[in-house]
Amino acid sequence: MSIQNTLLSWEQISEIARQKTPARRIRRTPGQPPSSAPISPSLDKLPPNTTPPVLLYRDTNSWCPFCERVWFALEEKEIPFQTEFIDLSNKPKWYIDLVPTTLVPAVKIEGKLVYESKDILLALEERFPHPPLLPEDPEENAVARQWIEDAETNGLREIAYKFLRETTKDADKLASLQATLVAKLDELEQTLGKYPGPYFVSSFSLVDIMYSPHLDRLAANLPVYRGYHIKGNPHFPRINAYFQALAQRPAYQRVKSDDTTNNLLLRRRWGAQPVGNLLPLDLATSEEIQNRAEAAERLSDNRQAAIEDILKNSGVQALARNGDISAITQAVDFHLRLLANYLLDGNSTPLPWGRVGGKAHVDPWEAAVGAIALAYVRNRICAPRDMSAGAATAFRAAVDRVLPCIY
Ligand SMILES: N[C@@H](CCC(=O)N[C@@H](CS)C(=O)NCC(=O)O)C(=O)O
Repeated sequence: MSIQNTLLSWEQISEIARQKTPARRIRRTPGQPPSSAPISPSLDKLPPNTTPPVLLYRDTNSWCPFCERVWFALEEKEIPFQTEFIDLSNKPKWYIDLVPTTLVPAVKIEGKLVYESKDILLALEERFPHPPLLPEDPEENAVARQWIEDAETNGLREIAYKFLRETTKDADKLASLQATLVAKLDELEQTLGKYPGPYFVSSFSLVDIMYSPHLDRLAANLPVYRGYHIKGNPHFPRINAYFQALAQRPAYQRVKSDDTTNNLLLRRRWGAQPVGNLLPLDLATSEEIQNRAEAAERLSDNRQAAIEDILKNSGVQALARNGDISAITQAVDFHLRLLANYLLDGNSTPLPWGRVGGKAHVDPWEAAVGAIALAYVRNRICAPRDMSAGAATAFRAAVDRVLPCIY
């Protein structure tokens, strides 16, 4: 029996996957990036046909760390909200007219415009005080508010990005930038020690939200672009405990990027040159059935957009025989379905296993098309734009497993 016949159909994949993950997205109008948008679980709290109290304006690619702060707070506080995506490469005039800085994020809280991520966090706290993300104790509350300001002004972000973007090969200059950054991280390490527990103040707060998107990006990018590690570095026990505590928060798992997205982004945006490999995938995360199911569901639901993107941008059309795109489309569709099956079923999915007894097990032309499609899509997906960070990790690990079996 051919492998084709033993695979689940796309419909079966969607149905089974949805039973195994609570993550939900809506598909957007074709040609409207991003092709899908997350549905916040807190929308369930609203009676039907009610407008959510918050409208969030954010970047289409979900790369913006300042938007991540706001999304994180909305999810933590379980505030129902809607998202409007702003294409930063072609900002609409109405947005430029609406927001004085013209930057994202901005929000409308019950119709009132607020912009600047820090001000948005404080405005959300004021209007939606429960659960509190600032300490009740007045003294600690004042400290937290000061640290929120410090997060904007203490220069950590500026020095970190200067170090990451520096193009010099001058070892002394790089060492000096690194030393300045480490001194800033040392200050943060001390600050984290001032209250008991892993967070900045005695419970999770807006201070943690102010720092998390940038620290997360630094922890992913410094090893790859500068050979310097924050995660696992015994010099920073408190920063590491902070990362571990954050990882336990479901809201954080919904809004964060994965390391590969962060690593590829730096190269795409600034042409940064890696000094080492991309960070390895977290295999424990990639094995979690919920993550695998979300990745399979996303792939199934979004396959039309994925196939169009692969045909347009991966270079696979160069393999078209006599200009016949339909055969390529079919081969791409088959290999994406193979991947989705593998995500759902793991090792019980029959994989073609390349050459058997010296003979190719699948048509070599189809295998070549499939290999290009999978290799392309592995690094094309972005978290959390297309799926959660956990699902993206499962997706990439599954490609790494399936790819060598087909070619
Ligand atoms: N201080 C602002 C920074 C926001 C910001 O820099 N947003 C960037 C995206 S990460 C942006 O809108 N860039 C578009 C532009 O510069 O025109 C905040 O905290 O909200």
